[in-house]
This record gives sequence, structure tokens and C-alpha cells, in this order.
Amino acid sequence: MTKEFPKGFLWGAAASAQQLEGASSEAKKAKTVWDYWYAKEPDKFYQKRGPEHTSNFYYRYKEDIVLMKNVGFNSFRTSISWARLIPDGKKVNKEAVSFYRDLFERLNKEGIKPIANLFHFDMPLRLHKIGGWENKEVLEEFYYYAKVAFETFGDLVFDWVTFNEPIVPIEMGYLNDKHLPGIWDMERAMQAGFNTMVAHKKAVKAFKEANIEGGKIGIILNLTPSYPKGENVEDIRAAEIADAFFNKSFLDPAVLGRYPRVIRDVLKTEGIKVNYSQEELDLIKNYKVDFLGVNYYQPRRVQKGDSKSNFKQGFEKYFRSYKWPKAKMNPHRGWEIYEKGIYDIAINLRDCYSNIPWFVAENGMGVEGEEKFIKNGMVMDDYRIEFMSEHLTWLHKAIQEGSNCFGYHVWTFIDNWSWLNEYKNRYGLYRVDLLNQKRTIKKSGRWFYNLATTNKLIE
Ligand code: BGP
Repeated sequence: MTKEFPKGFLWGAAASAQQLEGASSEAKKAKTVWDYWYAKEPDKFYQKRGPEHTSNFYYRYKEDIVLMKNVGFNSFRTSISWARLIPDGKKVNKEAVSFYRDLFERLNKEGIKPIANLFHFDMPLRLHKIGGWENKEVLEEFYYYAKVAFETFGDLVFDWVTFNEPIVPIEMGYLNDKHLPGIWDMERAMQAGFNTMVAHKKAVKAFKEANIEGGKIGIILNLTPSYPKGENVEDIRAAEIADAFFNKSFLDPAVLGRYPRVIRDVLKTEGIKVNYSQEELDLIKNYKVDFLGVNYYQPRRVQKGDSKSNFKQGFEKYFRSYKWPKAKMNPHRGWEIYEKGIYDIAINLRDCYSNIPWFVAENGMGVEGEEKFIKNGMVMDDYRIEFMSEHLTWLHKAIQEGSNCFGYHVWTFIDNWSWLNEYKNRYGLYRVDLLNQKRTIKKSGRWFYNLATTNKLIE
């Protein structure tokens, strides 16, 4: 069966500055939290490989753009490094400007639409030291950075994103130890989360002020549809609360300009206070996004909470995760694969979020030990082809039913470094040999080329 996608559909991949560029302390780039953390605690990082061990895109981007062409991309999203563009928070780094301008120019020339993101987990160290998103001064710095980025690259990039997965540094840094500051504190998590939303709104405001002709601004959220264990009231309520905190907490203010009641009720019951001003509430109400990017990897399965649990350190009081017995698991990574989740997201955006234009901004399959699938020099990743194909089948159905989806980006185009996981889980359409940086197309890269250039999924 052939499934055709709408005319002009975006096919491409996502990446991020810290994960792809390398040159982490070169060309006047200032340190980020990741550079700092690695220098301090290398043992935390899988195989002790830190952010300087990436795929060196900073030096290889010209050749890598050719590789993008060879897998049929018509679009590519990456982030600008805040610490590279404005190392001291004031003076714009000319070397960074030349790098990003050349990158965007070349992408445009090759017919690959650049989508630029401002923040992908890489807080400049000097701002982390003054409290990161907890400090309202950092929000002003972000506003300035956004203005500089729009003014400097607004003639080359028309599709902008403020944040990738803004909830991740909050969840992983304030209710876990996988990002800095690495603490368990619900009150601080809520404040940092709220401030992140205000920072996003300030960037949207800066974007409107920059008046980029034909420009659009969005945000990328990792949405995890929440499914209750049973049909009973308690499990259903648990799923509602999980959905509110993990999806609606950013989705609702970004798209609708307000926070869901459920969140306000829970915080009130728990006596958790968030500091805000009327001016901030007005920003939230007035600066809505033009489009949305959705990263989808896996759903959330929940059951009723444990009333004895302490809310100050986690959500278990209201919902706990459980393993669905029928779940299909990614045997090479351990995450659930639930393709229909993408359809449920699409229909929810159609019905509850004014059918906002959106695209799949990340979807992909991480595989540990992928070298075992190499045959005659090529990774025969049929599992990845099946993964994308099944997600696209559900996405196509949702588009047929009226969901306003305009593209599909895979995570990611070449294997890249991933936070504490280093290269543990490979996601690329190209394999990267870490000894010599050689890129080799995988079977999925060939498959993606046909998909993107025909605009059709052929099963
Ligand atoms: C997303 C992030 C990416 C990337 C990806 C894969 O949440 O936006 O930055 O890391 O997940 O995650 P991992 O490498 O942990 O498998």
C-alpha cells in the first residue's frame, strides 16, 4: 500500500549544538553545564566520554550537508549554542556568527530548510552558577540572546524554535540527578519550570519585535500520551494528573496561553508556591506559538499513586508508572514502542489545541551495540525501518483525518553523542566510526531517501 504525504511535507532530522558540534572549548565558545560537569565528574558519563567526543559537525558540516542531501532531506533542525554565540552574555562572537551563517546559507542553497532552535539543554555555565532558570535575571539574558539570534540570522532562517523539550532539564535536574543541579525538590522544579515558560514567552515576544518577514516561531515538546492501567476512577485520575504535569504544563501555556486547572489544584493542595508577577501572566496569555514540534519516543503508562509518598520529592503520591504487560519493547534500548501514540497525539492537537500546525520534531529508535547488525560494511537496521514505517502509518492516518501535521524529523541523521549516555544508543541514518569519524550510510538511510524524495511511504 502506498501512503502519500501532503505536498511540501518536511522530511529531515533533528540535532543539537552540544551533541553534534564538538569544538566545545574552541572558537571562543564559553563553557556550558555539560562541559563543566564532565570536567568535574567524568565517571558519570558512559565510557567517560564527554561533550568534546561528538561527531565534529563544527568542522565537518560542509561534507555533512552533502550526506543530508544523500538521504533526501528537505529540512534540518539544530540548535544554536548560546555559549558560542554570546560567550560573556554581552559581546557577540564573530566566529560563531560566521559558522552559523555559513551553515544556514549552505543548507538553504541545497534546498534544506533550516529550523533553528535556541535552547537544547546547554545552559551556559556562568548562568548556571547564578541559579539557571531559577533566577529571573537569566530570563532577561535569554531575551537578549533571542534578539541577537533573530537579528543575526533572521535573513537566513524563517522557522524558529525557542526550546527543545523544556521539561527535560527540569525533570532530570530537579527531580533526578541526570542533569544539573541534580537534586530532588518539587518546589524548585515548579519555579524553574514556570520561569522556563516565561523565558520562552520572552523569546516569542523578541521574535514578534524582530518582525521577520515570513517568519514563524514555535516550541518543541516531548509529549508522552498517558494511558491508565485500569478503567477505574483512581487510575484514570492518575493518568489525568500525569498528562497535566508532563504534557499540558508546557503545551497549554505555549499554545493556549494558560495553565491547566489540575496543576493549580495539586500545587495548592500541596502548599507549593510559585513566584510570578502580573506582567509574566500577561506574557503567557499574549504570546502564543505559531506552530508546535513534537518529539515522540514512548508513551507513559500509569496507575494510581501511593498516598504515603512525599510530593516534595516526586509525583508518586499522584501517579506511579507501571509496565503494560502487552507492551512491545525496543529490545535494544528498553523503551516501549507504541506507534499508535503518535496518532493519539495528532488527534488531541486537532481536537483540543485548535488544530495547530505541528510536525514530528523527533522520532527514532536508539540501539545499543548496533555493530552486531553490520553486514558487508553496512548496518542492516530493518528494525529502524519498521519503527519509522509503523509510526508514519499512524501519522498518515491522523493527517487523513484532518490533523495539521506538516513534517517528520527523525532523531537523528548521524549517530551522535547523547548527554550522560555518550554513544550508547545509536540513532543515526548514518553510522559514525568513533575512531576515524567516518560516516557510513545505514540501510535505513537508503530507505529514508526513497521516502523523502517520493513523499510516499510504500509498504
Ligand atoms: C531526546 C533529546 C535528544 C536525544 C534523544 C535521545 O529527548 O531531545 O537530545 O538525546 O532524546 O535520547 P537518548 O540519547 O538518551 O537515547
